[in-house]
Amino acid sequence: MNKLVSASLVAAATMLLPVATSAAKPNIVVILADDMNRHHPGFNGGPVSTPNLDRLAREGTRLTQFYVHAVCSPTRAAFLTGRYPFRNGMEERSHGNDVAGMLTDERTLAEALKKAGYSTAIVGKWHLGNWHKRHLPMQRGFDYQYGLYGALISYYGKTRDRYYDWHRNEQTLREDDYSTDLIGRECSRVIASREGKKPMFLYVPFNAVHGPDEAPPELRKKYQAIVERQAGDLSPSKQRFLTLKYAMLESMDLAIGAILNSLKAKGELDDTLIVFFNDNGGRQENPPYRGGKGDTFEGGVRVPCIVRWPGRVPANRSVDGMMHVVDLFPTLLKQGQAPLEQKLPLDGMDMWEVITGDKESPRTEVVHSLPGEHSDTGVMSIRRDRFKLVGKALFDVDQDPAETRDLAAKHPEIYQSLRKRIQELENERRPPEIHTKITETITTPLLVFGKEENAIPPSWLAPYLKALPPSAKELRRMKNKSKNK
Ligand SMILES: [Ca+2]
Repeated sequence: MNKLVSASLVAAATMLLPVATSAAKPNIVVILADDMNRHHPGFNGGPVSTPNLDRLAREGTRLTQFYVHAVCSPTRAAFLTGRYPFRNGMEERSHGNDVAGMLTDERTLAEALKKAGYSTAIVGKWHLGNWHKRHLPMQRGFDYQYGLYGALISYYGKTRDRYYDWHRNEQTLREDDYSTDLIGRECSRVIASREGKKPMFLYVPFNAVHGPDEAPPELRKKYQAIVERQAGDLSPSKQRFLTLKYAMLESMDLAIGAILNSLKAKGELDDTLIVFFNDNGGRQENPPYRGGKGDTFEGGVRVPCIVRWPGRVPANRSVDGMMHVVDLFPTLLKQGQAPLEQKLPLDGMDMWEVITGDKESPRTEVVHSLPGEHSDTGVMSIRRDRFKLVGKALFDVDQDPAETRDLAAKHPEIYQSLRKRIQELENERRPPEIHTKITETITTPLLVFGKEENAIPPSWLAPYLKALPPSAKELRRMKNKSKNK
């Protein structure tokens, strides 16, 4: 090859390379709902107006046998590491007043995508450690952080038990609007302000519809009227619960609409791989399944999941292959052209051809929960093929997805082999961090989560917390106290 040709080839290759790379690597936006009841959104036949989620479902592929864990932190840790919570230290939730977090030798999805050239941002709820700097998102692979560190906040006040929890890039942030609206707006800002050719990983874990049940007044009014019309013999407390959950869900859908519009305005909507799922079953009921949040019955762990990427992921289709949230880790890394090799072995499997093609799911086992005194993942449970052990009961989930017929006596050999498998897995458990109360480790008052932020709190914070009206929980506590006097 002569010099001229080879030089021009090199020049052409260098010119093409950045374009080819950015075209091949999609933006990845993962939207997570918190405690959503399976049958509430419109795309699942529910009464809540969710046009944006319905659109994702219509334009994407729905995964109808997608499993998570029974509560928040274990699911989030499994998603971000591709490993079960009994390995990554997150079987027990990180509580509010708690120093423990996800084990720090875990490699996160954000770290891996960042290494592969992505900009990385979390806008929303973290819940994998809310005190030590080493646990916070910016030390776990995120370039940008916005939202809450812990499990929950009051939607307007941004507090849990009078501890403040709202931050941008690890700085305490005062904002008084409804948190779901704020999360939508912040995502729009992050998307609109993007510069250059870097693909983006945007993780949007909403705190909606987790308690405390608070909704914007106009949506509350709308659903109050709807629930009253359909009330039948519902108790007043159930009516209130539904009114608020419905209103909170529509609010989340509006925020998702803002995200989609911002991507469209940027001309990037169809170059973005969007995944939506729910972190655990909703409280109370999730028909047609049994149980809800905290349970290892299907209602607690089988949740809606939607994947949208026009031209790559078929529209208006559903896939029933068995998948677990750990599978998103290798599946998304592969699409982001990030290496899968790592020190700690993955539980997740690449599901791309299952989601986009006709390949059968390679997954034959899902570990829902191992027994443990401090585990929050629910009653011991494991599934292999059609059979699922839940405590001392055995169900055939294919034939009986509502888990009404205990087959333990009928299939003692299957029952025993699943029990044995649980024992084997218990030997693979890694010890978690110790859950000590933050307030037992400091001499100054706890005002805000984040040890550094609490050491130098902003001057408005203490008066702000002092002036907060009592929460519903505090009012109940005060009422009980005066009753007992
Ligand atoms: Ca949750």
